[in-house]
Amino acid sequence: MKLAIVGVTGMVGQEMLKVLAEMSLPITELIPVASKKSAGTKIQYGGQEHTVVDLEKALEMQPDVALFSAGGSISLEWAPKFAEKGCRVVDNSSAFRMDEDKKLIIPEINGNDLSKDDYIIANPNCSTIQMLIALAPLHHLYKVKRVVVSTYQSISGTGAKAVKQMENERQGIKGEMVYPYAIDQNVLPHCDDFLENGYTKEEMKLVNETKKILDPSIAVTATAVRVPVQGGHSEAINVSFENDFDLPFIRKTYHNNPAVHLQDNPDTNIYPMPLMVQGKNAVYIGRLRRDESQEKTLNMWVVADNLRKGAALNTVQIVQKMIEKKIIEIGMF
Ligand code: 2RA
Repeated sequence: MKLAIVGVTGMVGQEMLKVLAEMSLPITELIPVASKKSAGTKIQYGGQEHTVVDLEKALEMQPDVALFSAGGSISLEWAPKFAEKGCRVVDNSSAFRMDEDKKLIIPEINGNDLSKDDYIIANPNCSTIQMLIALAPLHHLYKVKRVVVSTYQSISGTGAKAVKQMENERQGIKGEMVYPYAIDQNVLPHCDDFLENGYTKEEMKLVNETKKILDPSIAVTATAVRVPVQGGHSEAINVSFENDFDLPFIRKTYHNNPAVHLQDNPDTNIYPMPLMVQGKNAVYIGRLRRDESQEKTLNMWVVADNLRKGAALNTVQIVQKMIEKKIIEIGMF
């Protein structure tokens, strides 16, 4: 399988290389793709040196699969060009997520919806993925009615320049400002652009993507906050159900779920934190407790590595699922 990574020099692209190195996908040729400025540079993968190429060259090389993480405008222009050549594209941008004719996939939840007709598949937003990995099992048990979520999103979600801004602020260096204000010693209730309804695009991704992936009847309201943490998104989730729930059974359900790591023992200060999820594949869940102010309602705290399960790992798992379902025929290579 000839696999291209479009945006290989970015933070998600670099995480994709790490994930691919850990998983045994049948890759016969890796095609690292970046801007013309980066074309010709070298990257290491699988103990070998690979030369970065630009999009035109990558298209000529006719990859079987292309993982995109290079921004929405690149995806909008180039994903269809790769797909027209029979390439299976998994796109990390928001470009195609709400397209009616494109699938929005979290393999553990709706991976079986994938079919041979899918050439451009959208990877959900990082904060959506970790929230739905936590909520999907409970939806099937008790039917989620409404979700109130506040996110505490790391700066790596914005990219390398944002990481640099925080580092500069910590060292007292004046540098490029990616955020409208200082991020160090601060929190910004502002992730992505503001919309007419007073929400940000990041908040509406949680609303709209939940409806598309899990159930259109679920009501969601969100507040997305940027915090001075290098990596790892955290979420305080309040979820109410149509039917009452059994908390010990929820714990058991999570304990038996390979995509989840239950970290929940307040007596010994055990709860998830961004520092513990770096490079980890699981979605970490803790602070489970019944909402005593409202019936059939549960509070939880959910933390995950936003570059990993929130982006690179979920993307590669979509490819894995397509191989499993013989949408991508390995014998073809
Ligand atoms: C953020 N979810 O954290 C976005 C990045 N994909 O800014």
